Amino acid sequence: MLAGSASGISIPELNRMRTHPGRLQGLRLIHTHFKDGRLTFEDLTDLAKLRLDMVYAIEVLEDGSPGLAYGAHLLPAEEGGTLWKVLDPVPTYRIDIPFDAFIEALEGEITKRQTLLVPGAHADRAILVVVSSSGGDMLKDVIDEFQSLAKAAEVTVVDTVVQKRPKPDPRYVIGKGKVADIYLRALAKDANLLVFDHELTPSQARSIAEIADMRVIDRTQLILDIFARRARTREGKIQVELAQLRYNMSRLVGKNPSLSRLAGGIGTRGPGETKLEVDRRRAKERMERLERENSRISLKRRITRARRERQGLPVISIIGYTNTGKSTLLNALTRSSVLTADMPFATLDPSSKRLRFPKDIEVIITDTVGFIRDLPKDLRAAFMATLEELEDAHLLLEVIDLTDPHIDYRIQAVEEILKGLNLQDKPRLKVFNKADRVHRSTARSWAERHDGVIISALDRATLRALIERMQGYFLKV
Ligand SMILES: Nc1nc2c(ncn2[C@@H]2O[C@H](COP(=O)(O)OP(=O)(O)OP(=O)(O)O)[C@@H](O)[C@H]2O)c(=O)[nH]1
Ligand SMILES: [Mg+2]
Repeated sequence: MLAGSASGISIPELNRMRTHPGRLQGLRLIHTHFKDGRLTFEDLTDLAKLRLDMVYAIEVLEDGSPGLAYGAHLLPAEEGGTLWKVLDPVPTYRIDIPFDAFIEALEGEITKRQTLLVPGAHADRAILVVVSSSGGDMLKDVIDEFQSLAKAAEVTVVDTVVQKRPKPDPRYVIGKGKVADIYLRALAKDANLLVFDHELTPSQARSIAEIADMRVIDRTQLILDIFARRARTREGKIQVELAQLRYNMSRLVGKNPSLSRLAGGIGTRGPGETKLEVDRRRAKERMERLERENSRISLKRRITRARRERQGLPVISIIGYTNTGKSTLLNALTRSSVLTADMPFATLDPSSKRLRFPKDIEVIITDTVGFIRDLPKDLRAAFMATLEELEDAHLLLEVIDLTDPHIDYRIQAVEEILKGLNLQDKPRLKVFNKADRVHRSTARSWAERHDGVIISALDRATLRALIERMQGYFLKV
């Protein structure tokens, strides 16, 4: 029993999910309205947000006696954009709903729909937000890639919101009304995470979280999360944690109550035990320690590189956009078993193998972390060390995925990244991969245009032309 004022009632925080996502809260909200008996929008959002069994407003007449009763309940699934059903008002003494049976049936219906909806019950359920000034092909590419990043972070995508606007809103990026709209969608789809394909300033993230009432992260945090999942070596883990700390530092300033919505769970998952809610000072100490360890490791790396150079073994580095088949190619060439997977950033830690050509030339061949367009700057810094090795390479093998519908954007993106690394003038051979999945003439036209070779990394028999070209390069030198 709670008492409110004429203008409203404040409901204490309830534990949102009782036992199962399909269940209702087990609470009915019955309250009085003095003037107009009808349920207000707040009544209805409370119904949805708190997953109440039902909400009723009872009109109080001038003489204090009960008038009409206005009720509503949730729908098992969103219907034409509405989450709830508002019942016809009846005089209070004529409410004749058999509540227990009714609510049990409703919960049954909700559970049935939800098991269809929820594949991984424990995964974060996210709404993706893409803000774009343009439409068309490029936008589709951005959306596809963003969705596959979310998948790689093991997030269940329940909705993708695209907003075209010439300029992002300074405070909310997509505009306040749209954020409110997303809040309702999140209630309908039971989402707990909002991911922006747009870099958010800490204050934008906070403003959005306040209205959307859920965790808000951006693409950088999403990629960091994937990296945290993938890092295997000590070095990789250090790099990821450093990047996370650097990124979250700015978000640890001040004591905003909504900060807790920005922390915890995805976007803050670190290798090891790190909690990113640690205060600035501790974060800083941790960073210093990691940086020291990092420089020790990178010294070791430099020694290895120097030794390799003394041995005079040429280095070939496999580079390219993420998920193009770089690791598969390394495995095929060297008969090894580096992890490959159909997802962005399967490889985080580079590996090097020896490769002997038929004419008895021996080389070192290395696999690297994949490229992605608009690599967030905090990540670029983190992976510079790994990518530094590319400077030593005598030849870059640029792997391109022929099955990619946006192959030209990819080639362009790789070109820009190489420029950023100052590697655009390194000898490079373009390798068009996954030829088994496209028409022969498509493959040929790409290869001709770029003077590349065609392969299918899954089939060693297709590698002969590539091996010839690589070997030819080192015979010449
Ligand atoms: N059909 C086909 N699939 C391939 C071929 N080469 C690689 N793949 C698949 O493409 C996916 C990505 O391969 P990886 O070798 O992990 O790609 P990567 O470039 O190392 O990716 P990241 O390390 O994530 O950047 C895997 O599912 C591979 O099995 C190919 O020639 N044909
Ligand atoms: Mg790989």
